[in-house]
Amino acid sequence: MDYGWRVYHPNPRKPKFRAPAGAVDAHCHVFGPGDKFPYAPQRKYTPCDGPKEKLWMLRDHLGLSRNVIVQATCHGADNRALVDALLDSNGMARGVATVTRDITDEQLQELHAAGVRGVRFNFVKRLVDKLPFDSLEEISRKIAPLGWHIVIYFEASELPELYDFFALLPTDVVVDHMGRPDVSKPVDGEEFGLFLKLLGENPNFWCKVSCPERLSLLENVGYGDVIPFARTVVERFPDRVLWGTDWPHPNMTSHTPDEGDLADFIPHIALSQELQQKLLVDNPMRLYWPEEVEQ
Ligand code: 0GY
Repeated sequence: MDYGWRVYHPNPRKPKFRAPAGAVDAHCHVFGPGDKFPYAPQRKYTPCDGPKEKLWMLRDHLGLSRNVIVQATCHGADNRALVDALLDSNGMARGVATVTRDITDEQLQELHAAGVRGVRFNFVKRLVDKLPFDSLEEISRKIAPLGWHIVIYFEASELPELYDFFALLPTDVVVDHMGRPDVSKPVDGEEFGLFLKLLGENPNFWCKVSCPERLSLLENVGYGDVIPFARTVVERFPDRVLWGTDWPHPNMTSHTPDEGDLADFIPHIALSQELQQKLLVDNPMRLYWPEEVEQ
């Protein structure tokens, strides 16, 4: 079947980088399988199936221990595939759901019991129809008492318009993929500067230094043009950064990422063992498994 994008790598190589014990893949997805968990009628793309068993195999292959599974738009606000994976994970996966404003406290409690710890607001125009701010505000108010956070996904060009809305969000906020910078622009330029300002002015903001494979404009692997952006964020905000594979990489048309390459990107952006420990273990544990962390 032609999905309009590439299916995930069938045989990723073993990375040279050895992740510290207990490392977390803090951004990945499960898709379907579609015959059991149908894709949303309003989806903008149809993914290949990315079942939980494959995700667990990838986790083990990369030497990682845990996953944070993020609800993707192709499943809309139907979180059944996500919940199914969380319940299968023996507590080694936590989740970020998509919910609508009419969600009840009881439904939120059920998601919490399954391991959900956040909701995602997606502002990427090719992925979703625009949601009114008052609906997102209502969801924010409902999830805040649970101690959940909000994951936001947007393009850098949209940040000026969204900045004030983001800054008023009442919970911790996690930004996907560094706010999708245009890496042809300077790292110390105006566009990325605004993103760094968002992180700098708001201590409740966290950042995923993920998706070099989406952001890079280079033909060859290594994603060298993304390194200065990710390294800057890791070094300025070492206690508020997360990393993830983004498996199974929906909507990738340029190339099929090898997750071995993605893991080997880590020592280029987190240079010391201390930074790697924070990025891969201490930070995601504090956000997603706080009950296992001495505060
Ligand atoms: C990602 C990126 C993408 C897709 C989604 O929810 C989604 O469908 O997030 C994208 O196409 O850039 O993080 O998976």
